[in-house]
Amino acid sequence: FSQHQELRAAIELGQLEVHWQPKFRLSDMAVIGAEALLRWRHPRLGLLCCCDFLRVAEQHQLLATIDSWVLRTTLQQLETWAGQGRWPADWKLALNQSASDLRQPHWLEQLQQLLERPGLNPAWLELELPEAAWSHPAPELQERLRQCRELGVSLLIDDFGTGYASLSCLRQLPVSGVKIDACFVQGMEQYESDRVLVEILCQLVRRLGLGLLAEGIETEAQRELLLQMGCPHGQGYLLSPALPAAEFASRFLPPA
Ligand code: G
Ligand code: G
Ligand code: MN
Ligand code: NA
Repeated sequence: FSQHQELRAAIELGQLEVHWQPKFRLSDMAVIGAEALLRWRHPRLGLLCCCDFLRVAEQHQLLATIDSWVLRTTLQQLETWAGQGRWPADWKLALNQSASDLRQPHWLEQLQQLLERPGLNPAWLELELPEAAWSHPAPELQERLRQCRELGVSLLIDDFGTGYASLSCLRQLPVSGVKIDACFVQGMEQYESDRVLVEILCQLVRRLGLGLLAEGIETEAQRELLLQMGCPHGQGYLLSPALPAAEFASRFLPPA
């Protein structure tokens, strides 16, 4: 049984799960939302994070199917929590989508249909797109990004600073905010160069009026440096790992 056949079966056997990692405001550690992260509860190997199987999904054209499942599942969960009065109106739910997802013919239609449900507010949703989606996007992809924004959905550049997105995409494309890649955050304590990069990036993004979140915060020293540099939002193991829905709800959502 090959890995991609196993993965195909996993979708149908209900072995995929969405875990939730909260995002925080660094000044007072209030929760501002969460990122949905895909996991595979593998019968033999245990809980797998997507770095272990996303490449296989991509190579075998399973990514669109999986990401469409993630989209439906997370929005359903959001609708449930909102219906119980447990989703604060100013929180955002972030989903990872790849550039190839956005090129699927019915991708926007599906998103639009899901967001039309009365229990869901499009302003609750933000999409995290890898830098590859932002570097020299074809006119059709640019149009898609614009249509998303028109629906009221926010768009974030994920892992900023590691890929090929140029600074020009910050002014030419409909970006709502930027996620500073964990590698810069984790290098800050040791390397002056990473501190300078993060500091300048914070100034740049703020002056452009965009949102900003630092990923991969693992130490109190990193959190303090980011605060001093004026980075408003953060995410990382210091604050909380990604948690199964029930655990995320009991730890972070207001009671019903
Ligand atoms: O949490 P984890 O280590 O598994 O995440 C690894 C990478 O997988 C991250 O870059 C993240 O953006 C990506 N990722 C997580 N969940 C999803 C998903 O549902 N769809 C896609 N396309 N990527 C995801
Ligand atoms: O690329 P993206 O930001 O979507 O991926 C987030 C990935 O980083 C996920 O795999 C998530 O589980 C992981 N992650 C979240 N917080 C931390 C952290 O503090 N340190 C490290 N090393 N990884 C983290
Ligand atoms: Mn992400
Ligand atoms: Na990221």
